[in-house]
Amino acid sequence: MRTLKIIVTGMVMLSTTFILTTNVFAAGSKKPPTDKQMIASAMSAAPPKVAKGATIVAMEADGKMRTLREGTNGFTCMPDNPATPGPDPMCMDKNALEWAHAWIGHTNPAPGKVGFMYMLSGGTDASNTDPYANKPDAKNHWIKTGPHIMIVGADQSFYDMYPKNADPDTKVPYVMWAGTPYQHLMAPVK
Ligand SMILES: [Cu+2]
Repeated sequence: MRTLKIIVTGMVMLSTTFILTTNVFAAGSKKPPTDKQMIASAMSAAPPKVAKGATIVAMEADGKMRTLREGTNGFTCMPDNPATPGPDPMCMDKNALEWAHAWIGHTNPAPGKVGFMYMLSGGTDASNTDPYANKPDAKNHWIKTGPHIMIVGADQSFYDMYPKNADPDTKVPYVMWAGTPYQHLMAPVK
């Protein structure tokens, strides 16, 4: 009996060690997230009912969008970009999606197409001056913003109502990437 108990205890310990080790490997690896994980990440950006009806797309390595799930409500959600430090999943309407395509593709967004985006997962960090920075450096004004919504593609007169300095107070509305074709309003919601 005693021997059996020792063997059983040993096996339990072994399997516990195995599980812990596998988890450590999973957390430390650069393995790309599964579609299921990407859908969950993308959906975290919007209120549940909006996320439920949204199309979910993921960006492929070549910059092309891959549809993970078709939606019905006109919103499109994208998962966190693992290349950037903080969480940045987003859900956007059609105009904002066109704006995001322009930003990702380094082209000018179409004028007169105001769009709206949710970024409710919080903790988003980014350079406030360089639309293409993906990590902090000495002069790119890396800032952190909690859960927020964004207005993109609006007229200059709209953005002129808000702070446009490089190091803004991110607890109140401010303009990100001011003076670039991709300037947009960041408005905290918490
Ligand atoms: Cu944002």
